Formats: sequence, structure tokens, C-alpha cells
Amino acid sequence: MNRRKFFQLILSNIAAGIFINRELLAHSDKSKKTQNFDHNNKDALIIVDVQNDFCPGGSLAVKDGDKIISNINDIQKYFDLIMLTQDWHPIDHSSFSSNNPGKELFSLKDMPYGKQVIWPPHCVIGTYGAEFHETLNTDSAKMIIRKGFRKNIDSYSGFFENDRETHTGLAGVLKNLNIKRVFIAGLALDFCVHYTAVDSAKLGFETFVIKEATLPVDLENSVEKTFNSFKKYKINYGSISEFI
Ligand code: VGL
Ligand code: ZN
Repeated sequence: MNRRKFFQLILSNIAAGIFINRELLAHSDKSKKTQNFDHNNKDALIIVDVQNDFCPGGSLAVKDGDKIISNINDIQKYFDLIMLTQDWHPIDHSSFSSNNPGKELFSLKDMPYGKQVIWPPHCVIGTYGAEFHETLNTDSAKMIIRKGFRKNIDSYSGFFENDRETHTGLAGVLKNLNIKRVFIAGLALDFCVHYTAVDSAKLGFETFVIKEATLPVDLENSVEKTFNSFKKYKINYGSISEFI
């Protein structure tokens, strides 16, 4: 190889290097843009248990439970990450009155993880009662977290089962996606929304429960307990317009 050819080779390699670097830079710019394109990537909306059995006509109906669904649909536009939870029990679930003969509905029984309410059978795997209400818009949801599918443990929270330590996987998903603020809507305010909000706050997410997008089943002092928890764990409760 003569000197000239040698220098030509060096120059073409340098040019190729620059080209490759430009390509790499362009690529990383592009991925950055994709991130920025998401109009809101630090917030998540968790829609809790908007299922037929928690709506009028269902076996564990929340009064007017179906009336909040249009509000839940309206607020979805503010979020890129929308997650649904779905109560999903086997027919022989230990919380069901049908599996606790002689025990009164809504009374308490002792389980290894603490007190358990005796519920009417509800959200049985594969049944109509377990399906999302037909008016709920589920198209934008990225994932569905099912809970309560182990016979001997109930699961109110979207994050943990009622032993307070068995994960559903939701915390991992939100942490991996770098979510900082968690907004919660759905049914019922005093059980699954309550427990989901407390766990969210304990996990370090700034937590918001959206007033116009939730309602309680209201057993004894369950609503009062819920608002006490919100105060204790600094959970924000108010209209979406106050937070977004
Ligand atoms: C719920 C009671 C039992 C709820 C679920 O979604 O609030 N309540 N299972
Ligand atoms: Zn349940």
C-alpha cells in the first residue's frame, strides 16, 4: 500500500466513524423524543374493580356504583399509563359466605393474616359478575392486575394480598416505569380503593384518590376508617381538577 492509499483508508475510516456516531446519536435522540412524546409519564391511573358484581344488580353492589363510570372514562385522557385491577376469586374462596356455613354475612372471622370479612360470593373467575362493567372504557388500559385468586387469602389492595406482603406485581411495574404519582379510582372506596391507596402511599408514591370517580360499600364505620387512613398516610382526596 502506498502512502496515498494509506491516508485514504484512514480518512474513510474516520468518516465512517463519524457517520456511525451520528447514527447512534440520532438513534438516542429519537428514543428521547419518544419519551417526551408521552404527555404524562410520571403519573399512573389505577382503576380498581369496576366489575358487574360491584355495580347495581351484582352480588356485592355499591349503591350507584355504575354512576361513576362516566367520570372514570373522562379522566382517562389525562394518563398514559392506565392499569385495571380485577377481583378474581375461585368459587371455593375462604371469604365467601357459601364456604362459611353458620357465619353471618359481613361478620368477621380469624385468618392467619388477621380479620377477614365474610362476603357474599362475588367476582367468581370466569363469571359475568367478574367481568368489567360494559360501560367502562378498557381500551386504553396497558395491563390488568388480577387479585384474590388464592383460595386461602383475600386481596383488597391492588399491590399486596391481605397478608400485606405477597406482591401482585403492580409495585414492580410502576417502579420500573418510573411512576411518581398514583391516581386511584373505582370500587369500593372503603375496601379495595382504600387498601390500594394506603399501599401506594407506603410504597412512596404520591397518592391521589379521585372523589368523583369512587363510591363506598359502607359497612359499619368503614368509610370513617378510610378517611382516617387517608389523613394518616397523607393521601390526597379530591377532584381531578385540583391535581392535574
Ligand atoms: C372488594 C370486598 C371484597 C372491593 C373486593 O373491590 O372493594 N370488596 N372484594
Ligand atoms: Zn373480593
